[in-house]
Amino acid sequence: MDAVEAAQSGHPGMPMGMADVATVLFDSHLKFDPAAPDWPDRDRFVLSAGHGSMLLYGLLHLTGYPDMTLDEIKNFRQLGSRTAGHPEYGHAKGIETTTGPLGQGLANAVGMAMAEQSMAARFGPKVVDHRTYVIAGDGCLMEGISQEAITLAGRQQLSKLIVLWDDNGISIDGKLSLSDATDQLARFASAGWEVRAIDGHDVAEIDAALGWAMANKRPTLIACKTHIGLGAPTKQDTAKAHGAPLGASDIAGARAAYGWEHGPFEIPEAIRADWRGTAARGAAARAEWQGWLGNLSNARQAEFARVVAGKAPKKLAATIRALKRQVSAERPTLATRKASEMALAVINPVMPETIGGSADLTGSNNTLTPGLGIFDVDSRDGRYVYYGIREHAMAAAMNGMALHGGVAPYGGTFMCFTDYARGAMRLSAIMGQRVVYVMTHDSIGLGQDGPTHQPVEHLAMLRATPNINVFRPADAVETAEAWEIALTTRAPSVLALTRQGLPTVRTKHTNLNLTSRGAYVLAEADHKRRAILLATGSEVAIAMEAKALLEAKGLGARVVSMPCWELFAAQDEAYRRRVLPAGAVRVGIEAAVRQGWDRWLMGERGTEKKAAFVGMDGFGASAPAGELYKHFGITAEAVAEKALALM
Ligand SMILES: Cc1ncc(C[n+]2csc(CCOP(=O)(O)OP(=O)(O)O)c2C)c(N)n1
Ligand SMILES: [Mg+2]
Repeated sequence: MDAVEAAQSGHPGMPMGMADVATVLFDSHLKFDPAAPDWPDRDRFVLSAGHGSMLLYGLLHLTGYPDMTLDEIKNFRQLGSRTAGHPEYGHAKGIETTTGPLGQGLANAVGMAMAEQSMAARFGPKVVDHRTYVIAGDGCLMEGISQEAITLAGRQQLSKLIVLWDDNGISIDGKLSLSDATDQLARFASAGWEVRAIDGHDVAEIDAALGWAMANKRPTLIACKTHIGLGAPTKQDTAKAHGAPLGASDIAGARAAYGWEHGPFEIPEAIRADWRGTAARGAAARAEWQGWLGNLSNARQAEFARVVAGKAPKKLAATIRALKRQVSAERPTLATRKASEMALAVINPVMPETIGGSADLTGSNNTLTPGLGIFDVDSRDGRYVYYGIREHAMAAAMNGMALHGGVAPYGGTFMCFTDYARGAMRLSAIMGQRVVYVMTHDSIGLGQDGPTHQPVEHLAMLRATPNINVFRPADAVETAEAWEIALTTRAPSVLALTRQGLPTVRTKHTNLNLTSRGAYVLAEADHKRRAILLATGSEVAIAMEAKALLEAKGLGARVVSMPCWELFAAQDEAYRRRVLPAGAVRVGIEAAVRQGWDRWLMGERGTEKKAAFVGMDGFGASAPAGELYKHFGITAEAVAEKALALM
């Protein structure tokens, strides 16, 4: 109440309504140690109803997390504080994930619970044995992502996942009945959950329900009937308690209702000491865990530390180099989705922490490699997840896995359905998590499935999103390089991969990872340089053909392959100048919309008069890929003509 009042901004109602539930959870059940907030075997607590951030901040402060000081609480929602409007991962220890977009935390938690099971299968149920608790609101349960997350968790029987639903019957617009009449208990039960309804203000009931949940063999929903804004005389049980300061008189009234005689931000020593006592339970559990860890061989302990730290194995680089050498020698014509499978086939054996999957497009995304095994109820050592047709929950679960640590998730769908995963992908970016999105069927090149399946604007949308590396490799060599970068970078990566076959353009092996520079000169002009042809992915081969056409006329053309704009933009000026010198005409080629290309065509020493683009300016069509490229004028002839016209 007081922090929201001080900020004159925030959500007091949910923290007040769920304080009883959260107190019992933290006081008697949650396994955590503020002195070692990153302890790998801690329970995970996810505040999916992120608007109730002050509840989490309050708990972290009271239980003694060193970086959640009283000053932070007082600085709620101010620039530079750890106490942002919604909990932000990385701001303070104990914030396990960034929440605020409703439903995401719930789906993150599913991934965390899966990661726990995977790690337990790998390192043993003594070294890895923790639960994932979620507080979710009505909004979380209304969001579509929740249906995907709930049914996935139900199918996987994630028994260590416990959701506490703040069943207060209120959302922003008023009573929940204005917009919803779902029987949530029946809904969860039908998805394979254990469910129970309790009075969320009855300490004994809360405690008993948590004890019951911990013994369940299925994921558990506890519907906690609560009063939003508990105790506020005019605002309790109304939407007015949701997202605005209560005001002096309701705050005074609530103090009276609680019998609380202390001023704002004043915590009596006895109460503080009592809260600190909860930490002792965690410290003891951690000491015991340290013993279990110590029972592993030194090598196993080192491996545990490596995967928890998110470090790729030393062998990865040599593995990628060997694959590149082989591809450059054999020069196959290959779809990059297939090239990605080849890369995974050598990566997965040397990187046992990978967990792959697909949203029901395994055979199309080429995400399953031999020997991975299926992650399932009776085979948690399997490393491949059948996510079902649940792109959004897949992405959010992968965030949860990455946040949990110890595993390296990747998952596939058609690139067009990035839209369905977007809410979670944006959070991968905000949180800087190592999540790899295997997005195949990346253009009209997919052919006859037609415009509903042909992305045209998705590259632009992904490139517009800060902190995502968007890779569009041109062949199997670039694909292998992209994988290496994706698995060694603390940021999400999107691999935009073709359905159609592409020739090998990197025919000369080099140990250097050229993709790591974002763009590079693939083929130098033979004659005096008059044109620079810039292309990504499947259009690099077209650029090479166009180059041949121009060179045949005595006009030199350089081909620049640009597999990752973000990495190129991060290179120093001198390198970018070497790749894109002034003078020559420039043609950009990409089977997608132009948005974003002008930086490379007209910026970076280019000029409008000498710039052209060959690509898409609308949606695609249903026809064989080759015909579509001709129909939309994405051909070597068109590129050469545009270059000539500019000269
Ligand atoms: C995806 C998404 N849509 C909309 C919002 C805006 N929003 C924040 S809280 C809220 C109402 C949530 O209701 P409920 O979960 O019942 O929270 P309560 O009011 O009970 O605290 C809405 C619509 C959001 N944060 N995320
Ligand atoms: Mg509500």
